[in-house]
Amino acid sequence: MFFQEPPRLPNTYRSDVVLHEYLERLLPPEVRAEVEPELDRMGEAAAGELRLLAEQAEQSPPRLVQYDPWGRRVDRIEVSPAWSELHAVQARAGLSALPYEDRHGSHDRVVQHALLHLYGPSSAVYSCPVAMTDAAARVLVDHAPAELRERVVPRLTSRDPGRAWTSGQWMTERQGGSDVGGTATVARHDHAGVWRLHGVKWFTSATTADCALVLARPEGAPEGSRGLGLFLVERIDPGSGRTQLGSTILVNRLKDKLGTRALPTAELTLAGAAATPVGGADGGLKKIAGMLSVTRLHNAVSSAAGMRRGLELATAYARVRQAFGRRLVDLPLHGATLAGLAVEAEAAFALVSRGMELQGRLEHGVAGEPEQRALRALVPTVKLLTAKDAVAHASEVVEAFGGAGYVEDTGIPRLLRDAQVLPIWEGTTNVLSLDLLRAESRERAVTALLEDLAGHLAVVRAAPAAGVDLVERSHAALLERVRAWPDTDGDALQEQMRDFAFRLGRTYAAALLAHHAAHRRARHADDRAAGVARRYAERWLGGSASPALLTEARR
Ligand code: MFK
Repeated sequence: MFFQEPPRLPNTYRSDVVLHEYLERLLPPEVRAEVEPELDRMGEAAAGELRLLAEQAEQSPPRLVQYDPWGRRVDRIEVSPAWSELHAVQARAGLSALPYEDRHGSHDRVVQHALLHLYGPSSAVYSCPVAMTDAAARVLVDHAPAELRERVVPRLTSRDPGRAWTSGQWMTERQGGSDVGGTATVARHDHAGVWRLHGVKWFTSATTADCALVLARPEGAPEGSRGLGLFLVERIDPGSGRTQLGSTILVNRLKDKLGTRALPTAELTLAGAAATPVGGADGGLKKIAGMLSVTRLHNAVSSAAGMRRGLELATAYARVRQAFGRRLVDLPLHGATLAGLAVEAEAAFALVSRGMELQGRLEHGVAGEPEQRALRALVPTVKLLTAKDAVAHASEVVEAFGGAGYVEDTGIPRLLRDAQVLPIWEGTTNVLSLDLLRAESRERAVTALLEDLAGHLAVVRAAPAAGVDLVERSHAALLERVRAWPDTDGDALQEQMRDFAFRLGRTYAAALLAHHAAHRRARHADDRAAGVARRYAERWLGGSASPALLTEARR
């Protein structure tokens, strides 16, 4: 009888050298000591019980029940017990609560990142409702009037699974998900003065959420993004105490998606849904800016975490699978391929870590003005680059499993299917590339990010690390390109932006890797990270990797 050993995951916290190294650099020792037991528990669960729950949730996808046995419209979305348990686990761990509890000051987001990095790949994409709930809390804290804020935020940030709400964000309409300014949903006052929403939302993720942030145009407001208002719709109408599903919120159908199959995504008709304006019924698009930043960072967290998980699985498999008389891991070319995957996963992790570090500093009022501007450009850059890399990475991981990677019940194809949504939702690659132009023209944010990059290089110069000359050259070329923008024709400039965004992301990632490498060398006499930094810079910023570098990167 033929059988193969399945890849086994160890505790995903203990086995993640990169996570350990970055936490050592980014967190004060007392914070690290405090969160270590939680991380260890999450890493243990991620390799065991959570992974099983995720499999069960995937096998029992959500089901729409539109009518009860007596013909009444109910529009109930039924989810598996495993999905509900994945909710409970994230609530108890405070995954969307952490940034609002102030347990670790400006380090809250770094701690949240570490926990999500472990939870996400074993959550069947429950990381999506976590992201949207966190983002909704951000918007309500920043913009909601006291009554709404005090009623809803404690729910969104509760660690009690029975009390904890999740939030959705209903923005995408039939006329286009990127062109939000074309929103056709209308907001009208009814005779009792309650705002009611009328329209169709074409993609709504995590539609079982208790509430959702919704863009709608108050009647008579101007066209385009300027006329949009932001509203909170609650599943249970706070006015009547009754569910809105089946009456003022109709679930037309669930989407049949390539991936994220445990996550309910639906098409909705808002047929007079009761809604509360979030801080006045205008300026909606500006109010969601904070939401976009948070969910885009979560997206990048998922990308980097998915890459790490793919690497762990491919490496575990290569250790047990034999071919050509050797373990796959000992075959030189396969080993080099895995080393390349490790480098890409670490670069993604470094980018996300920096994004979360700055977001935490911003939210705790300790980010200076240059850091705030740098973060404005970093968020789209990190989101777009890590998402595309996550897809390429997942494809390579599938291949590393050979035929087994193409067979559904190994669970490996899911890595690729679930990665493919990352460049799509929360702003496509092109939308985010173009957002850099907006960020530069409004806030000179790209210039600020390039200045921040120079700061990382300055740290490195004290203890020069490999590949830094390539990073410096690329940095200078990027600065030159940004300086030329004001004199470049609009369409020609737009055409360049995708290439620019990737180059910016790669150069910034290379600088972060070099910074980390310099720290490891200076404080720990350890050159592992230096090999990674050099390999990344040589791959993406010029030159080609030498065999010696490959050996270094594989250690
Ligand atoms: C595992 C993780 C999972 C994550 C959860 C995923 C759940 C899935 C849910 C979704 O998929 S929701 C749908 C996602 N959709 C998008 O992300 C929308 C993509 N489109 C854009 O991002 C557009 O760029 C955007 C709608 C934001 C803006 O388009 P417009 O209409 O051309 O806006 P405009 O006129 O340039 O900007 C209006 C104002 O907003 C300006 O302010 P000012 O008037 O003061 O100058 C802009 O500066 C500001 N603004 C726009 N984008 C901003 C921003 N401010 C800060 N940050 C931004 N990103």
